[in-house]
Amino acid sequence: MKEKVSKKFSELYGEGAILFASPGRINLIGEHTDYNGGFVFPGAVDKGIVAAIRLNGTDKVRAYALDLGESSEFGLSEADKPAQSWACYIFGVCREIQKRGGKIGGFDTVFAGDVPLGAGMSSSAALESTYAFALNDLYDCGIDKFELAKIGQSTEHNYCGVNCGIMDQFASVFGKKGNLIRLDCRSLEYAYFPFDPKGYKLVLLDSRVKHELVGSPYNDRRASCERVAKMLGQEFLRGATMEQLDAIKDKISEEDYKRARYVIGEEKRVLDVCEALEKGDYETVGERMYETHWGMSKDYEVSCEELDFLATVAKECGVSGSRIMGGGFGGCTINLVKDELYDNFIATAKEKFNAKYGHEPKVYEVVISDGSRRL
Ligand code: GAF
Repeated sequence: MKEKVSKKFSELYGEGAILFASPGRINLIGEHTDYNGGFVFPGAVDKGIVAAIRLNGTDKVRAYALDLGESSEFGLSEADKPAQSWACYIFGVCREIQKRGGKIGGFDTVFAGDVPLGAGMSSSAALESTYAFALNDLYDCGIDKFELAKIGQSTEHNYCGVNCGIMDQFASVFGKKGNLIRLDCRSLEYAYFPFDPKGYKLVLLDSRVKHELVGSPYNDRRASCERVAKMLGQEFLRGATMEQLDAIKDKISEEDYKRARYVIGEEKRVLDVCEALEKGDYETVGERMYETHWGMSKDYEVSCEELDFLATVAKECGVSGSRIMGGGFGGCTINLVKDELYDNFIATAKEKFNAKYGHEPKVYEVVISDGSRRL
């Protein structure tokens, strides 16, 4: 990818570009907990975005999206928001850096990615983190890594219409090879967690149902949680108990009740998984993953038929844990599989899925990798 990005940059803009990269992410458990002030358990992966960038001494950005074969040119003032949605991610990052006092100017850039789009592996966070990291480096803005992650998140909120939490951008910026990150999304305290489950593999099965948060009911889910938290007199749902929720049951809608029930359950599951990982008890980790899946399907209602099918086939094949990963509305399942069951699981899932939906799921083996960097 580095080579093709550099080559295109030379063709379009000449020599002298510097390369930067940021990864997509997986998440072992802790879904829709980030914007509720809870815990998440992500890790960066070996798939991401690579960008070639060279400052151009003007106040204009010239950007080329290699995978789409599209270009965009825009200024750096609020009124200059570009038309293309991919360019809004880069523009948003520039604006958010400026809002934080970063003095940046124009640049030429080409980028490409190998994070599967719409698979729920955070291609948009990888894009934001790449430019936040690169511009901070090239313009010597002195912004710390926490703020770089927040720049990506604010870009989603203010320029892309998704009121996301901090998980994806944090994982992309802070990723560390071989480690998951246990992140407290309220305080942003975090710990690296070496993840090497001997005897197991982590694998993603991509349903190829396109996951797209822009325009999805993602923001509605967040709004439900905020309504319930407010009713409980809390800033976040984190820390709420089922007893508290049941006490206000007749004051909230049935839908909001179900959303909050999922989040309260998920918070407990993340903590269980931390404890189980410390003991090397991967079977408990797997059980919680299934519970998350069905919670996201029945209570949070962000799954789809294809993902439910994949989780069901996983169970039938004796897979230890399987669940929808990321925001939902399509994308991948993440599966924790014993080595000896792996081949049969993959073959069975492909065959059964193909028989029902007319195409095979794509298979991505997970390699946990480093976060944003200059190449
Ligand atoms: C998406 C969001 F961007 C994250 O912030 C998080 O809420 C996730 O969905 C669900 O856990 O990836």
